[in-house]
Amino acid sequence: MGHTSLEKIIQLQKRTANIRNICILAHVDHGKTTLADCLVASNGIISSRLAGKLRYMDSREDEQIRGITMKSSAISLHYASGDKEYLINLIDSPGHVDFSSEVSTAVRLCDGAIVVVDAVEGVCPQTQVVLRQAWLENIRPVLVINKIDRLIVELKLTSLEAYTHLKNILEQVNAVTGSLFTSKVLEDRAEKEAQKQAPIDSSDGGGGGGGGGGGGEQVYDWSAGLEETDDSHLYFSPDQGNVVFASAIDGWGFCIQQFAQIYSQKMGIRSDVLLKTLWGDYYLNLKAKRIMKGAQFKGKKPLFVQLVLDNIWSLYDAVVTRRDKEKVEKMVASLGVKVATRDLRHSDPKVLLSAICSQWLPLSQAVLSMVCEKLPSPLDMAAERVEKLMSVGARRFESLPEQTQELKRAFLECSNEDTAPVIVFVSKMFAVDSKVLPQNKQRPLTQEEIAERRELARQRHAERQSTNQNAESGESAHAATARTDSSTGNPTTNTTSPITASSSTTTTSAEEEENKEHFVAFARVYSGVVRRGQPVLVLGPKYDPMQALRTLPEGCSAGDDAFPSVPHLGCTRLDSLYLLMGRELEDLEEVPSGNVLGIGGMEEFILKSATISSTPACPPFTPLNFEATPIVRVAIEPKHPSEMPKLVRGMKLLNQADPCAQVLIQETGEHVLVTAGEVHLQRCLDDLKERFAKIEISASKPIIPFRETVIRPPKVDMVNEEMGKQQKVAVIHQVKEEQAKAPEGVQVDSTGLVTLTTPNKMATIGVRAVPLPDDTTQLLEDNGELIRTMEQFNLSLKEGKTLEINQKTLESIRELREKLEGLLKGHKWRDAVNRIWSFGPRRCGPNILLNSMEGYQRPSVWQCLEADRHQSTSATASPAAALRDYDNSIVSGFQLATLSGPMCEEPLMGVCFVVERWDMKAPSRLDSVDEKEELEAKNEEEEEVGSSASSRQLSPPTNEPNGESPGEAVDREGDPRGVSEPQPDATLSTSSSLSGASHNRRRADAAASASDCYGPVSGQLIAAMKEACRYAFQARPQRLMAAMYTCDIMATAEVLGRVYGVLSKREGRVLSEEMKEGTEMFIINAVLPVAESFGFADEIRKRTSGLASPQLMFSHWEVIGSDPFWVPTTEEEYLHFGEKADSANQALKYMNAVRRRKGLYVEEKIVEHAEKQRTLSKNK
Ligand SMILES: Nc1nc2c(ncn2[C@@H]2O[C@H](COP(=O)(O)OP(=O)(O)OP(=O)(O)O)[C@@H](O)[C@H]2O)c(=O)[nH]1
Ligand SMILES: [Mg+2]
Repeated sequence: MGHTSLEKIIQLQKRTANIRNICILAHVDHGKTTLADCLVASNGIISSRLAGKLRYMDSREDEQIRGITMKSSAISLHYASGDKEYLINLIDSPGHVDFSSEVSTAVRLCDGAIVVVDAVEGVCPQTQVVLRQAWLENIRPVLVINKIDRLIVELKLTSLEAYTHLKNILEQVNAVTGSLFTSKVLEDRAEKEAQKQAPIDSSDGGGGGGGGGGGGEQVYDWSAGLEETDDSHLYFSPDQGNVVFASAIDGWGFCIQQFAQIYSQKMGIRSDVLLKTLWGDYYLNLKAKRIMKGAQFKGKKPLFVQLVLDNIWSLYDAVVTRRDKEKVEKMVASLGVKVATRDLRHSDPKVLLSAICSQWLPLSQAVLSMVCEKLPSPLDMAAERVEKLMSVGARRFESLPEQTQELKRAFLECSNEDTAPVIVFVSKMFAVDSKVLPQNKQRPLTQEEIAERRELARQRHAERQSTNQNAESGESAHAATARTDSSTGNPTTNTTSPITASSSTTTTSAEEEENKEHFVAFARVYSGVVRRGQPVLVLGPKYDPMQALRTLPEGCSAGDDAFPSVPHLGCTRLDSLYLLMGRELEDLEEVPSGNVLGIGGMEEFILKSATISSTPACPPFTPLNFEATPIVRVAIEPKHPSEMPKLVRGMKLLNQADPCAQVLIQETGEHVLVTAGEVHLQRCLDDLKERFAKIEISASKPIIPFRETVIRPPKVDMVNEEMGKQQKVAVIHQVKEEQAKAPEGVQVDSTGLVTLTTPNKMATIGVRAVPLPDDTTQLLEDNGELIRTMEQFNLSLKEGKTLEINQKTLESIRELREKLEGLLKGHKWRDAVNRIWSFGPRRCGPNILLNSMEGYQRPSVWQCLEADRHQSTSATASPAAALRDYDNSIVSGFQLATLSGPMCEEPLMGVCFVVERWDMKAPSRLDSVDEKEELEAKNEEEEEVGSSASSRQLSPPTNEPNGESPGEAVDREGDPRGVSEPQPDATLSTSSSLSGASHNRRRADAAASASDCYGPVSGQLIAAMKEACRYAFQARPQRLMAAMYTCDIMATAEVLGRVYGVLSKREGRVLSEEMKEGTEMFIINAVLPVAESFGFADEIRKRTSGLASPQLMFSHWEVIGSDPFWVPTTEEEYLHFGEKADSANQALKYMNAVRRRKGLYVEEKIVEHAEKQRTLSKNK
């Protein structure tokens, strides 16, 4: 068996050069866990007969039942090659999109990766994602093309066809790597150039983005950049030794080196020649006894087919297809392998097959030797990777404190010396049963312990016998027990009795202890040696070494008793260290640098991830790149309300144990769980029920996120007819009606400009909502992180500090500005990019606040790009200075307005709020009666000078299609002035607006009293701005936006129709359909609203009898075409939808569902007219 002992592993852990930290990455179901089984079996941890069936690394019950991996887990393996011995720390990762955060946590701790690709399915979406993840973390990949048996048994390809097929797959994988590499080279080049010439020409800004075609000059530059860089080691090629062909289920795998060696002996050809020619367009010319090029052209069998594949094909043919005993025996003899007779006679040919193959071409041998040769040891960490790990966010490595920069050397040296600083990164926390902890495990007893127990048992036996004798009264029953007692006195069985005796006396507190969740940190040592009981500093993700070093006394270290308190820094001792062995943990006393390990007892200090170090100079590692966006939310409550505390505790634990799940308490008091997808949700709920809360819970239906937006007025009506004039009038009437509902103090003009005055009449704001072009919204959405950095910079500037932003980020910001300028063209958007006031919500969202006032100057949001230029300080002298003091209130109001819209309090998206007017009065001039008139006079004045002509009341609105005479007529009729006329307060109490009501009340109550009673001015301004934005939003055609999933479905031709059926039922849209090369599979790419996606994967699986299984991934937001506030206005529309028109409005349905969930008022007509209802279907 050769089960590697713990001592051996501890010994190997010290030889850093011989350690390989690797993970297995792939698309779902491509065979990662099966491959891991083979590798685990090579160490005798599981039997090789069970390899592939056991899926040892899937230790959770639900993983076994569902057959997919959900958590990444690690195991340490020993591999000996010649006289060299290696320690391989292997991490198996999940492939399902829902768990891609688990992949991120695995990749961070590794130096290399085995990328597995299914030989039939080829490169799938997740394959691309994991290749990208490996790339982003700078870890080196090797390739395993798995499931080659399927080409033989399922697809029944000939060996030559299989060769072509494999070549294609290799090309596909290399294409993905190639594109990653090119974009990197271009980025680097752009960065270098940016550093060379500080002010950059706008012409080469598009370099890194990979936008469309460039000019001829650019193409020249492009290739020049690539030529300089050696990329040969990046690509996968069998002759480079970084590709293994395998069938994990049958236990075989090879790289061409193995065959090159075999045949060089057999045929007398030099093995290096064979190595170069075994893969590729070469063939064997028997006559000339030479290897020649051009096999394809001459119609010859390539060497790979002739020498490699043909052998495998004939083995499968003999064993599986024809079951030819004689031939099998011959082959077994010629291969020189030994097969047990029971395997030879086994009814399942696969047993025989794997018995032969696992000796002939053992998979573990091929994979592990490739790993040891081709993947780097912890000592070979690239300087680039270190800098990336150390420089958090946009911060420049050079801007880190000197002591911190020095740690780079420690990373690169990866030293085991005692003097080396300790640096450990924890990438996730995972929960384990206390039973699994080594201290609670039943371990085999040592000789002394056995003897001791035997002695104990003997004593007790003697005692019992003596009491028996004392009580001896001739009762037969007693005699019988005595007999049984004496039989248990047998030394062979007595060892168990003390255990049962002691366990029966366990107190409840011990039981509780047993039920307690223990968390183990999944970590790696990057420098130094960690020891049990060692004092360390725990650095949270937001820890700032620069700040800490400034406040901490010189030379203070983790061991100090009174360590001063510093934000995001904890001080503790390492409680216990574990060796991660798949399902088991082994206790360790110390772990040297370069190893993966588990750390117990850190749950108090670490939420999800952290950096542990002995020095406060250590920076926190950059946060993990999570590819999945958590999007599925459910509200959770306990079945029995009294169990709420248990639920809260359970959710806290769940939050800690899952890298991607989020747990929130909403303002409404709901406990919300956010997960990456349906499968992830299910797992989280199961965990909560069975493990963390241990109570019955009920989960709401998934809460579907929406966004609210405005659009340009539509040109066609609901039945797709051009909007007639008559209809426009009707629509405008309707709008007028709505506007008439606006409370006093709010003026809405025909062009959508909303003017609102604060209750103390000190400030008046004029705001208009304009839809942003789609691509602009998309751009903002994609660059949220960048915008956040920019805003952080601006904020810190305001506080008088400067944040150093690295060149690359500055470059990206510049690029973003250029792109925005390119997108926001036309007279409406003139100079818009420079006038951007803020982004929202949360200062980084896809909505814009635009400053459209001539006289108001404020610092630009693009300050970081102009850092060297001096800021305009002249503004202090201008009248704008008064406004500048309140600038922040306007921004806050805008943030609030964009955070929750008026339709159903969901965030806004793609809306630009243009501030066209903002007047502030000095407090002394307040509360005069004629103030209103004065304001209005001013209003008029401004409108004349105002930047946008459309704000003139009677002028034809420029951007509305109803700017013709009827529209104008209506405008005159419904003169907004009329609406704004001061009216008796009493009539206004019916106002329907949400916060408008309180607004009015306050206004009414305190019309003539002093200004103070309205509260601070800034607060009023925030509220006024928020209200103004909401009204401005409502003055436009409003729409809901739905989150969309994208999915790739692989299906055979027979089930294609059913797949389409399910898709269309759920309002999905097929984007493309193509046939996968060399197979009979179709790949369908479709988008599907998240709102319709629940149960989609299951339904597809059921309808196609498991042949197609889609994976859903969040893709984008899409405007829902129908207007939730729509009512029929034309004859056709009445005809089509009926008077109530309550049948087809999907948007209204969604909106009301959200409102109902949030406890908002839902306007629903139950029966409007008590007449006979029409049968709607008749009208369709
Ligand atoms: N025919 C064939 N099937 C295989 C091979 N390797 C794995 N499988 C099967 O493929 C399925 C998925 O295997 P797993 O090892 O669980 O795949 P995985 O990549 O770990 O899947 P996830 O962890 O869920 O992403 C199982 O049914 C395996 O039996 C192979 O070489 N040939
Ligand atoms: Mg798996």
